[in-house]
Amino acid sequence: MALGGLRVLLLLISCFVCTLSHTQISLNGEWIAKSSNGSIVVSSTVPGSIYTDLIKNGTLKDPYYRFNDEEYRWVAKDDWTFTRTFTVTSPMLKASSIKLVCDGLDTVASVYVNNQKVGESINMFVKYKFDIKHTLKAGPNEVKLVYQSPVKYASDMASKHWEYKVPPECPPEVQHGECHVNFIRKEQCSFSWDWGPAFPTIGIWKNISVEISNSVVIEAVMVETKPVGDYSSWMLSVNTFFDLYGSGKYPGVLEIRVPEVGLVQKLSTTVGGGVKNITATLKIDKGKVKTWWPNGHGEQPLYYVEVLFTSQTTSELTAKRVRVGFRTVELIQDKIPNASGLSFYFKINGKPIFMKGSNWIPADSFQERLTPKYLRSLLTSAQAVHMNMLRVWGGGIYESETFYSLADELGILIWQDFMFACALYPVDEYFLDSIQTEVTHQVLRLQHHPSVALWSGNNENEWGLMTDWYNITDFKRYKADYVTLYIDNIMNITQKLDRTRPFIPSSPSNGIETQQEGWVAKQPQDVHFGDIHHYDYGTKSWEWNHYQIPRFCSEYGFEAWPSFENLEKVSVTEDWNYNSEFCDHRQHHGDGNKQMVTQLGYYLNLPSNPDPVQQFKDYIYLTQINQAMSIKTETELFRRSQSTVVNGVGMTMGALYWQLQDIWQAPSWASIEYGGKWKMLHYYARHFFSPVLVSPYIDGAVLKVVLVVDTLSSGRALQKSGNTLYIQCYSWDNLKPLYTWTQKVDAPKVAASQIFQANVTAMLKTAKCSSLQHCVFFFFLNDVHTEVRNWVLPVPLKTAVGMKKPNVTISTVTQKDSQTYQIKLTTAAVAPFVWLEANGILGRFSDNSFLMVQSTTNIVFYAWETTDLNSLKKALTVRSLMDVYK
Ligand SMILES: *[C@@H]1O[C@H](CO)[C@@H](O)[C@H](O)[C@H]1NC(C)=O
Ligand SMILES: *[C@@H]1O[C@H](CO)[C@@H](O)[C@H](O)[C@H]1NC(C)=O
Ligand SMILES: *[C@@H]1O[C@H](CO)[C@@H](O)[C@H](O)[C@H]1NC(C)=O
Ligand SMILES: *[C@@H]1O[C@H](CO)[C@@H](O)[C@H](O)[C@H]1NC(C)=O
Ligand SMILES: *[C@@H]1O[C@H](CO)[C@@H](O)[C@H](O)[C@H]1NC(C)=O
Ligand SMILES: *[C@@H]1O[C@H](CO)[C@@H](O)[C@H](O)[C@H]1NC(C)=O
Ligand SMILES: *[C@@H]1O[C@H](CO)[C@@H](O)[C@H](O)[C@H]1NC(C)=O
Ligand SMILES: *[C@@H]1O[C@H](CO)[C@@H](O)[C@H](O)[C@H]1NC(C)=O
Ligand SMILES: CC(=O)N[C@H]1CO[C@H](CO)[C@@H](O)[C@@H]1O
Repeated sequence: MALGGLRVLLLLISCFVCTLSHTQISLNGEWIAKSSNGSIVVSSTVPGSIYTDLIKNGTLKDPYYRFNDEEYRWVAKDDWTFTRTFTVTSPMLKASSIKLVCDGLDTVASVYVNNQKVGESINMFVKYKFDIKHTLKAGPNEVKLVYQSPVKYASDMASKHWEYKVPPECPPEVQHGECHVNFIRKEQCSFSWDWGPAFPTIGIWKNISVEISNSVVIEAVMVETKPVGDYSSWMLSVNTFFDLYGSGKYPGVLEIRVPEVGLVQKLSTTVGGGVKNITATLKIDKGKVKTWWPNGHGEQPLYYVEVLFTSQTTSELTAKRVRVGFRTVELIQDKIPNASGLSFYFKINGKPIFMKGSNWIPADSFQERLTPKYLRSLLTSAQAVHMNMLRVWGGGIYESETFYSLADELGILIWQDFMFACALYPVDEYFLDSIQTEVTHQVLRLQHHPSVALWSGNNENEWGLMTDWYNITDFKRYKADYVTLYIDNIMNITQKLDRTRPFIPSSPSNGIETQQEGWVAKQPQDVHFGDIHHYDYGTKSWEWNHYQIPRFCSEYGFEAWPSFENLEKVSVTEDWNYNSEFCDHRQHHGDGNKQMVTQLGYYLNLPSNPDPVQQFKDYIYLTQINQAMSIKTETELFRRSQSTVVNGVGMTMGALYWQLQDIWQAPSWASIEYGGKWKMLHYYARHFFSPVLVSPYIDGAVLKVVLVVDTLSSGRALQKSGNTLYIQCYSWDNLKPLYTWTQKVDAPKVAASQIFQANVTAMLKTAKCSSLQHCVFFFFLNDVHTEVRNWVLPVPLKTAVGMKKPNVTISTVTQKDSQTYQIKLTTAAVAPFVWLEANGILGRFSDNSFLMVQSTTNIVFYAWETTDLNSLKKALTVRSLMDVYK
């Protein structure tokens, strides 16, 4: 949301005011960047980073190509200077104060104006404002930022911290990363992660401007929405934070407007003289606003709140506009009848809601390459598969305005970590001071967004400390540091500023129980409390009973390779082999490539095509099947477990798999590839997160079916009564079901309820299927054409009998409108994992990697870019499992 937009608005209302409003000179745009010895001088674009400047100049090629992440590391090891000039007029110099406003400097820089040092930056998450009036002259002025190599700085800081070590020192070798990232307040994964490259960026990564004022400037607007009675009327409390430009007191008029509601409130007040924030409370009458709901539970109405302050002394106007939603968030941690531990679930507007979603990492190593269009496509993809929550993970960045605004619009709640991950952190004054500023700034910046639902202190640092990831010898000291950082500082500051949402010190944690245990619990991964992160690459991951049942799972995942199309852009022929140096280099998780093969090998025969490129493509396809099936199995278990407690576990109320999207083209846990293409897992999410889920599973000798319902207003997928569950048994070699069972489902409830159970052996007998090896069970509710479909593979497919090459064929493709195409598929036999791709054309299919049990099926392709029928026809491919084998 732009202040500029509001100025235009004010211009229309009362133009005499706007001529007096404080002045802002944007310094975005063209700068000059120079390497330390002056051998490289290039034009630089702000906001941005030195990498993209060097790419634009042709000094660097695609940084994601093959081994360039390592080839280009010299960039981050050099120091860089950025300069530009700007013009100041004599009248401007009369202002009481002039500041250089840096929304984000990445990271360690000394800042000069006309060669006089005005300040320093050591934290990319802080907004710096430097007084520069004394350095300025009428006419052109030069601003210069001298950056230190972040890699050298981190290492220097670590060596200066001589009293004791703060591990980990370096990332595992397999990550090809840089060391001591915990000693620099910078995107932690920019030094490498187990899914991402090291590109320790340097530059001015957010807006930069000069701000001129004689009185005060509004810095931030925080809002609190409190329902009165039954959520039909609300109290709106608006807390406006000011930056003082003069030293005096500024009496004036504070005006708050909610235009959509026709609400205007004016109050006479004084800013300055110790007062830096002013709270006003407004009553929103019954029925004037609609409640904001997460995706799948209602609409996302948003309202602008405009705040204007006119100083009586200087007649200066300062204004800011934020967009809010009316909703409440509670995190419930109560005793559970007959079970030890506590519940852990979110209530939105008083309604318990199962959180379905994933984890968000930075969507590119270079933030400046992220267009609003790309962010929208990623978040719309999350919304399209029924997600209602994303966790902004603590190893990345506090995301952009665009990101949170989109989340507000799409109904995606944000679990917001503070940016600390998988490490211990130094807590000397130098860092603490900066972290206090960081936390204050970020809470003030993000607080008004209705999407933001929870603050969390860090990623996995309680768990790592307690279970000794770092071989520390003095637990007491590190625990004291932990409490200092996350409790005494981050929690205290956050809770003082924002009383409207819950805070947890870490993810995973035991919630309230963690506090009981002195902030570092004995078992932060306890399934009876709080959230857990679950990974186990040794497990037979398609088997539901190999998983734990927590109250809330905020991370769980399995890796898969992205599509060939995706990898082809950054590799050459010799790389297209599962055991190539390239495949090794891209795999940043120790033994990751082996683990994928071991796991899929439990269920599927391995590829053996003599053509190495085809074999590589087959591996990609099978790893995606393994990832999709594993996460499907685990997620359905979590959703089935929401309404019951068995042996103390259950009442699971959240499933956020790791991870939504990729930062580059590489094997990872992501369900969306770099560039936006859906992996198989993302198509599966559309089913396993569906508001109505039919979830079948085999429990010993019994086939059980659970109906999971999030909301009863689910359209044609579920009726208020008279629903029918269909269960069909197919043999692999026959497109006619051997037998169909039907089960009436009356009065479905918002819950997970078992709706069917039967002895599997008896079912096979009824169906005249000769053995479990020969058959597959297919399920749907009411209508086979809704997305409420599912299937159960009774045995690992590599042991199935009677599977044929089904010859799945694209028979026709027709255009419906400019971006919608219908594809008709035929098959000669039951076909598992029917997988369509539109190579080179971005978009998605209405369904993909499905079990095809009918001789023809219609699938819709939604193109996200302009294309035409002929191009699409050429781009389309289809395959199914048996195509992998001779
Ligand atoms: C950054 O500056 C541009 C141009 O002045 C403006 O359109 C944009 O809204 C600003 N972004 C933020 C987050 O302030
Ligand atoms: C300048 O620094 C670059 C590394 O950034 C180095 O490759 C080059 O040799 C240096 N040139 C001189 C003249 O020192
Ligand atoms: C790269 O920068 C150099 C030095 O400023 C300049 O001469 C050259 O034209 C630039 N190349 C491109 C492609 O912009
Ligand atoms: C708890 O256990 C008692 C005794 O076994 C039983 O009577 C009661 O129904 C149980 N409550 C719930 C909610 O399961
Ligand atoms: C901790 O010690 C173990 C056993 O000596 C070793 O295998 C491991 O690499 C060490 N970990 C770290 C982070 O130093
Ligand atoms: C944090 O808050 C607690 C409780 O309000 C208080 O005891 C403690 O002194 C605070 N710590 C800091 C560093 O302000
Ligand atoms: C399941 O059905 C088969 C065949 O009718 C029967 O032999 C078996 O005992 C049944 N098993 C159970 C657990 O009821
Ligand atoms: C596969 O199906 C297509 C379309 O139905 C048909 O033309 C073709 O002959 C079939 N191929 C095989 C090998 O059965
Ligand atoms: C969050 C915050 O800083 N609130 C302050 C707003 O101003 C009042 C009155 O000056 C203070 O008491 C609050 O602490």
